[in-house]
Amino acid sequence: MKVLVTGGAGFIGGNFVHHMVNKYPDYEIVNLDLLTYAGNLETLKPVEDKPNYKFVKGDIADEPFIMDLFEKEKFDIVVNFAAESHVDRSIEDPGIFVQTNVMGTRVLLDASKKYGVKRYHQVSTDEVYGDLPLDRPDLFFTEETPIHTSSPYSSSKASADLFVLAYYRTFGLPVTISRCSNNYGPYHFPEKLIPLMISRALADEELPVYGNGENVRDWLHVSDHCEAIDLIIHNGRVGEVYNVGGHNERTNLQVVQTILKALNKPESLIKYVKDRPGHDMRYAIDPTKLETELGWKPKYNFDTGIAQTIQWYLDNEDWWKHILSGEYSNYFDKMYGER
Ligand code: NAD
Ligand code: TDX
Repeated sequence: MKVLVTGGAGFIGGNFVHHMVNKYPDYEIVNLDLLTYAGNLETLKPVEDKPNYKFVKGDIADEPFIMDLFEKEKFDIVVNFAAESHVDRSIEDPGIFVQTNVMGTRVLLDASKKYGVKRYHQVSTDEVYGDLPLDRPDLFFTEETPIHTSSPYSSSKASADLFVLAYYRTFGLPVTISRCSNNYGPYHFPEKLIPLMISRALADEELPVYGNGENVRDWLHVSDHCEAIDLIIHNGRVGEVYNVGGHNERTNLQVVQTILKALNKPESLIKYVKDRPGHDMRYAIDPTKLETELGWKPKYNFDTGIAQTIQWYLDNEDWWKHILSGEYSNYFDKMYGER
């Protein structure tokens, strides 16, 4: 089996490459990544010398390049993680989200169709369903929940999903889609809530909590997400969407307080800042389909997973300090200077 993983130098794609390279020594894993600000080859150090792993630098939206690559490599499976992934950046600059997330997906679909890929898997998000009200804890996103996006990011991801499903219906391309809740774990880029708060708390810097901190996210350890995608690409039914989530809802404030407690830092570091425009209130996934059809079960609950993640950031300061010393620190100053 030859598997193309796009976006494998990012957070979840990088963890997925580790998972696949180690679990399937007989597979060839090709990691295609443009190495944008979010792509970091240091994440691949543990696997870079393995014989079943190869890295290729390139843009999923570059059609001639992608067509050449598919002709040469004859992939069996494509797993598309490559995306612009940060909601706040999509509010600042929506254009690149359409370019990468929509146009890039379309190019990968056409290449998969032309070169007879046996499975195209799209890594999507629960954000395509919009949000749920805080006063209805009985409500969850199912695969039947209507698409109802809030941000340019989620709109671009939803558009991509619709193209994927159209290529199944119109052209018979064997596709699957996973829609996962918020991930956390090793190699998470420190612009996102959890790694941002860990790295800033360690430096005794203010922790910017948007609005009143009551927004709820449903956290899943990245290795449980990787396991779900592994199951779906091997055993999932084509043309189907699978929700992925582990029933670990927390308010943002609870998450930040947990991090502060674990690091023995004071709550006075918390600074309430201007809310994110269009800020989704609550995400909550119903993963029943994945559990009953494919036997998926998450291994981590949030308390053990977050403790392990905090320890990983303590043990791997070099990894995130390299990032913070670069382009990201300018971006942070621009975002929070204004709030
Ligand atoms: P990330 O930003 O950490 O990584 C994205 C990767 O894609 C980077 O390595 C980047 O260099 C690469 N990339 C960007 N544009 C590219 C292009 N044009 N061509 C090739 N590579 C390109 O993102 P992540 O958090 O790992 O998310 C991965 C995927 O999972 C995304 O599709 C995202 O929408 C989805 N997702 C993320 C979460 C989450 O909590 N992080 C939850 C559900 C779904
Ligand atoms: O500094 C911050 N302060 C803050 O209060 C940041 C960066 C975030 N937040 C809040 C906003 C959200 O309610 O924390 C919550 C989580 O924010 P993000 O880490 O930006 O994640 P979110 O917007 O929920 O989106 C994530 O989950 C779904 C990923 O970034 C997406 O790629 C994925 O699809």
